[in-house]
Amino acid sequence: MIPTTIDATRLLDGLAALGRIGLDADGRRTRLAATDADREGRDHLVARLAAAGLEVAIDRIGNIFGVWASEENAAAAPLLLGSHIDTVVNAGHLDGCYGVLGALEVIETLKAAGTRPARPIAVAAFTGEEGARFAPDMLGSLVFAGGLPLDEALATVATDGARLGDELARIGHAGTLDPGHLRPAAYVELHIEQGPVLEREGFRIGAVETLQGISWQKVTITGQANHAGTTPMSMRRDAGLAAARTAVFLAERANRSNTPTVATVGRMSFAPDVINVVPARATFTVDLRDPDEGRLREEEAALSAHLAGLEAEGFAVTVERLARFEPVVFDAAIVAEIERVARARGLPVRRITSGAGHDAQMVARLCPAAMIFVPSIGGVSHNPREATADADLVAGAEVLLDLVVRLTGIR
Ligand code: HGY
Ligand code: MN
Ligand code: MN
Repeated sequence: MIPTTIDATRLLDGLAALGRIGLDADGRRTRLAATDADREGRDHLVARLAAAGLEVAIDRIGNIFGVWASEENAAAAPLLLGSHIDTVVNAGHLDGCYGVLGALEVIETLKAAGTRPARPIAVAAFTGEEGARFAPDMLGSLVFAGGLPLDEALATVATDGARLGDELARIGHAGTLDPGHLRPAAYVELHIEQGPVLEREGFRIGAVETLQGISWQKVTITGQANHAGTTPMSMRRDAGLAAARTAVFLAERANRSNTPTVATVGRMSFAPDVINVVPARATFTVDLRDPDEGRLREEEAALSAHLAGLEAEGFAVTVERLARFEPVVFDAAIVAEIERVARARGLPVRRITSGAGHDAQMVARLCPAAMIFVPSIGGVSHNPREATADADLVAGAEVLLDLVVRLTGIR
């Protein structure tokens, strides 16, 4: 018998249990990649995968895989599901985790129903999707997809100075499998939208057809330390002010453009960082995104021109590229199947572009890939207030269930 419902309690309780991992004394949830909190989440997931009877494997960049294969289907390329379980700082409990545990729920449901998929079904939890500690984001899936050499990835230095390879070894998640050991037939990722569109327009499912381009840069502006009281404004080379001007420049450009362009300065620090010293140096990050590659390049060029203007004023400017991913178009056939399945369940569905980066954009380099979104309440994410109605979490997982049945020839 082909199941049409998942075990909602098992999914929701599983999300709550994983969500309790990485809470600090103030109840803030942070599981940055390859930290002790991430290890706790990883060990918790490995135990769940093993308890579900899956074959658990970890590759050398720390990507975790749980595979359900049978003798009759083992030779076929697997259908890969998954997402990530690392978080940003003070995160919600659904970003990434919903895709991993939703995939596990589908596998457990299909196993329990005695179904016989024509191909193995695997669930992955990719390393360091957030990029919050080790840039670029989607690092583990990028290595898995062959977009970043393993040794270069292992040598990545964190925002706190640690080396990724050392950290994976320290937390016991430096696996032995070479990345790319598993060649998926297709990849589907279930994820919260993390934006306002589905809720605002009254849709319950998003069939993600494209994902916007991402440009991450770290900028260092050097001016001149000076006395905050004695130095006339005309004599200053205030690196902190130059950095603030840059943030305003980018935001005003994005606000003025009638395009979906977004610009974020998420990190900024000054040196010597003293109340009565004109900042000698400012270091900050720039996150630019746009669904259109040409516009994204225009934004990058405008930033470069602005920084050249600061150099003409006498500042020294250096820029470090942290990540650069072009927009991605997902597999049209799977996207159409997601729409069909959602409609068959009577769930209002619309095609949508992902504003956030996801592992699916990397795995799409290997095989047909697509994503299923469910609404985010208030469009809030990367924030402990991140939330999705239980009924929507269950509905999204059941759309994934139906899609997996179709993609693995279950009859
Ligand atoms: O940056 C992103 O969009 C994702 O959360 N890593
Ligand atoms: Mn995510
Ligand atoms: Mn995220």
